[in-house]
Order: sequence, then structure tokens, then C-alpha cells
Amino acid sequence: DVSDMDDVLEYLNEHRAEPNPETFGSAKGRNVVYIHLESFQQFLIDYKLKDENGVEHEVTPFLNSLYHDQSTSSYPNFFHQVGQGKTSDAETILENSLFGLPQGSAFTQAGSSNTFQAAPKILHDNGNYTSAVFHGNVGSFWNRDDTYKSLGYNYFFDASYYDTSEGNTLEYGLKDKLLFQESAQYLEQLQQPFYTKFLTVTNHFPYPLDDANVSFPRASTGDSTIDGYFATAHYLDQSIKEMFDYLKAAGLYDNTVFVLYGDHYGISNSRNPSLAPLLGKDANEWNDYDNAMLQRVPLMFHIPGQTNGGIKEEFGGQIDVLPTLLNLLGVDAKSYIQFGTDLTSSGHDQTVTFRNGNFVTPNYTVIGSKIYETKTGILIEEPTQEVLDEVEKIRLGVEKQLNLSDSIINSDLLRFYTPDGFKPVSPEDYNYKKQKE
Ligand code: GP9
Ligand code: MN
Repeated sequence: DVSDMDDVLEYLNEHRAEPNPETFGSAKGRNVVYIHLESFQQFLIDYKLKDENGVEHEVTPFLNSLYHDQSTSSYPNFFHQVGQGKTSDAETILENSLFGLPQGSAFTQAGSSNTFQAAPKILHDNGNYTSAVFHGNVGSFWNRDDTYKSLGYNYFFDASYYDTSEGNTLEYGLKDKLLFQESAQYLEQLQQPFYTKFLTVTNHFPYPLDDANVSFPRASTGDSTIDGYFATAHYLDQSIKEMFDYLKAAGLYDNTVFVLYGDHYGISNSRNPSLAPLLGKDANEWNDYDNAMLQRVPLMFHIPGQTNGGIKEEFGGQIDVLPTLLNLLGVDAKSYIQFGTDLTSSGHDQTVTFRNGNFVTPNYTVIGSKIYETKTGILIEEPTQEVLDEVEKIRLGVEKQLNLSDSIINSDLLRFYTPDGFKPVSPEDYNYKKQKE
């Protein structure tokens, strides 16, 4: 009930991180383009795949160039935090700075009914942003067509807006290059500043070979999922380069902040031992720590014209993206209910909470009752009382964070909490149906 919100507010008051004055507002007024890198793990960055002749092939040359660009803040110690809701959990977390649910998907279970204080609405209220999602799958997948209304998205360009005739699609919808090509006509008509996201699909399990679009060697582990992963990731990389070229030509590049992120792993833990040799690791020594480290996904804030980017070693998770973005845009997020903290803030909490209650910090990686040293991967066999106490304290914080976030979604608590000047979203104001031509 209403009083549950008091616990949330108390927790958030204790965990507030003040904005960093050097980054706050540094991207003020810019358009936002999110690029969702489907199933894309951090290990692909800078990775070179050896073909059968021993020749190395760079998997994602364009993303690598962005990653190392001084206009990009890149976070190699950034982790996904999704559960069963996969892509939809990543979206829940990034749009709201709330966690997905312990079971199922918040989009499916709460997206049609709950009150949210999501990015599209916050940016509409602070900066008059127009918001849109571009995604070449049917709109009802993950209950997006309803949920986006609750989040306050002005437009949702789903499969019905694209040419999905045979050959243009794979299992999860329009191929990425076509998505970017065909979205241009809609993007150009959006009122600026805009807040947009492009949800790619081609780099999705089981990473099917598509000779028409991909010329990249397969790996040869014998696991066809792993073997195809590099080629589809390469295709995704090419599609993003094409998108950037288009935005430059359209004059939309300079005044935009790009946020590129991986939604979740592409190779599951059960397959990781087969992947191990490609990462220079011994399959027989593969363990829970190695699995946890592979939950790293890319996070890059690319801000053309700025030169204070670089590789940032801070640990963080998807929950931190919205607070970071809002501060870059100069929007004070204090009054909103968000569980992450700005990655650039000196008060940023580097504990990365996984959906199942395990966690990673720069010092410890805790999987069930096992405590590993994060830097070395060494299992701490006999932890001192001091270490045990420290880990226990973090564990309680992790549980609390997850429980409070769950109670917000399960009990629809945000309907009881309206920040000053905030007018809750009315989903019935939105209609995503394509007009007949
Ligand atoms: C489907 C796409 C894939 O539209 O977003 O979702 P996932 O299977 O990764 O959750
Ligand atoms: Mn996904």
C-alpha cells in the first residue's frame, strides 16, 4: 500500500549520488539515439576471430572504432542485469532504472496496467522531447505495444511500418540493415529534440547463417550457436556503421548523444566451456566466476564533438544508465524513483546486482555462497570474518534493492507517488496504428 513507498524513499535518500558537475548538462538539448545491441557481449569488442588458415578477422571494426574514440565514454566493466524477461527486462531497466521481475517479464505482467516514470515522459516534461521506438518485429511481442504507451512513447514503429516481405526478415523480424535504412524516413520527420531507440534483432540466438548478408568466417568449436555468433555480430556492426553514415549525411549526427548497449548474453553459461578456448581459457577450469565475468555487455555514450571520453573502469549495470543519461542531458533526476546511480558521479555505487541476487563489485564476485576476488578470479577459500561481514553487508543491500524494486512493480507503487509538477502518463493518449495510405 501507500506506506510501502516510504521504505523506497528512505532507501533512495540513503543511496543518492550527486551529479558530477563536469558531466552534468554536457549533452543538454541533444537528440538521443539508443542503439540496442541484441545479445551482444563485451568480449566481442576488439575480438579477432581466426579462420582455418590462421588469418585473423576483426569482428566489429566499427564498434571498436567507437569504443576507442575520445568522443565516447566506454565502460568495459558494465554488466547486464536481466532475468527471464531478456530483451524486455533490459528495456524495463534502461527506461525506468527499476529492475525486471524475478520471474517472467515486467513488460508482460505490468506494462499494460502500471504507472511509470520512464525516460520518454521525463524527457517530454524536461526539454520537450519527442520519443519513438524502431523495431522490426510485431508490436505485440513482449507486450511492447501496450507497455510503450505506459512509458509515454509518442511513436512505435513496429513491423507494420516496414517491408517485411520474404527475404527481409529472420525469426525475430526485419534484418538490421533494413531496419536502419527504412527507419530513416520516419526519423527525419520527428520533431527535435528526440529520444529514440533502435532495437536490433539479427544477432539473436541461434545466430543463423544468412549468406545473402554476411560474409564472415564461422568459428569452428562444433557448437553451431557459438560458431555463428561472430558472423551475425559482424553484420550488426556493419548495420550500425551504415546508420551512422546516414545520420551524418542527414545532418543529425552532431547534435545527438548515442547510447549503445548490450541487452544480455548471447552465449549461455552451459555453452561457455565450448567458448573458453576462443577466449584463451581452459574449458576444464571454467567456473562460476568466469560465467559472471561474461555477463559484461557494452555500454558506450558517444557524444560527437566532445573529447573527454575514453575507457572508464567503473563497475556498473544497466540500472545506472538512465541516471547517467539524464545527468548528461542536464535533467535533475532527484525527484524520480530510480535505483541506479550516475556512472560519472563520485557517489556512484559500483555494486552490480544480478537479478538472482548474486553480485559483482570491484573487489568481490559473489555467486551463492562462493566469494571470488574480482581482479584475479581466485576463490577465497577461507574468508576472514572481516571479508564475510563486508560481503554480508553488500548482500543485504543487494536484496533490499531488488525487493524494493519488485514491490514497486508488483504493487504498482508509483501510482501513489507523483513528483512535483509530474503529470502521470495517460496510455489512451497514444495510438501506434499505421494510418492507411
Ligand atoms: C524480439 C526481440 C528479442 O522482438 O526483442 O527478444 P529476446 O528473445 O532477446 O528477449
Ligand atoms: Mn534480447
